[in-house]
Amino acid sequence: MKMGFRWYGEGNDSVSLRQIKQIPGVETIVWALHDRQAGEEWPMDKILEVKQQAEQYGFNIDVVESVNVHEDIKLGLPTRDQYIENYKRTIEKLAKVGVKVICYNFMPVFDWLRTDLYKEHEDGSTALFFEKAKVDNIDPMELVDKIAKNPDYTMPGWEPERLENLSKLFEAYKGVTEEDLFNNLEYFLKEIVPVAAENDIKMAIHPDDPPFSIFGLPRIVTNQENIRRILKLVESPYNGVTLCTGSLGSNPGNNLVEMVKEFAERIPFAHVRNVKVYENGDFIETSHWQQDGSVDVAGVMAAYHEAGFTGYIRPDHGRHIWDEQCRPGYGLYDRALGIMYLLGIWDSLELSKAKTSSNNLELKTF
Ligand code: DNO
Repeated sequence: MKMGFRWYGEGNDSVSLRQIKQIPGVETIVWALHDRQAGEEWPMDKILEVKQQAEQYGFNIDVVESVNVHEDIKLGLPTRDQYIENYKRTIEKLAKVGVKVICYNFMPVFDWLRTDLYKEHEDGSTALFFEKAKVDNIDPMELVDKIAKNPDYTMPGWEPERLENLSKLFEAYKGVTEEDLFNNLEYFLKEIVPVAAENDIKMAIHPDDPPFSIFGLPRIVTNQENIRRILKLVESPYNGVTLCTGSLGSNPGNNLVEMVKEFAERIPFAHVRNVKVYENGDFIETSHWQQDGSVDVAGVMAAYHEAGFTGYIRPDHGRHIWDEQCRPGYGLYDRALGIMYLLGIWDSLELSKAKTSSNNLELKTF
């Protein structure tokens, strides 16, 4: 496996490349041009700038997270074709600088969604939290109204400056079903995957976070069956999945070890993190350590190891610890601890493999 670390770019991240360099094992900077709007073609000079910055520290920029998909593509509007063309041009440019994987998502309106970005754990650290009843009880249009009248009611993702756009999007998604979303994804993949293949870039769809419908919006990258269906929409190694244990793990019905086993060859990029899920459906992000949450992190790593995984991997959201001020979920310290944990598991798996094969050797010799 090849270890990566997500970085939001110069001036846009509290963590520096110099600091990342001091975390053992990191080879790849997982990056994006975060100031580009979904649907825009990325400019080559900006791409090259990131490449140069990363290379100064000996990192490669093999993984992009994300080239975002324009809502018109998810909605299947006639205007989608121009955005798909832009996407193709971006793929071609990224190939020129050596990118190997593009992570993207197909979530309507919202990317990941939480109700609290700084929920306190017992030890005083804070982390991203999702309160299910709060989200279930929201009528999105009412919330738009409420925030417009009093910005104090805002939630992450519902910032007052997004409100106008949000109400338009909710309107546009009225009547859009999961089947429509599958069809629109199929259309997108049939256009994009051949271009990705020609350019030797693996497309890797990110699961929906949380992996169930919110605010009545359809969501499809939610479970093993749906991921199987998505991988079949275009049967190609260039149509893959970013298997994110944290996103999928917040539905306890998802068996992550089984998913790694089934999809291993179609996972060019793995996100490994832990999340603690409560009986009422709430969940909070925890340290990466198995015992702190509900995800079988060690089992997942063992499944990757067993499958001979050679793809990219990164720790994912961390808690905010040691008084760090950072982007929610994207501090230095807890993600660095996460990396050491993942590397530790991997080394011990390697060790047992080496022992088993040398035992076998001895058995053969005698
Ligand atoms: C959150 C991330 C997601 C992810 C996108 C991929 O921290 O896991 O925002 O990058 O969904 O397109």
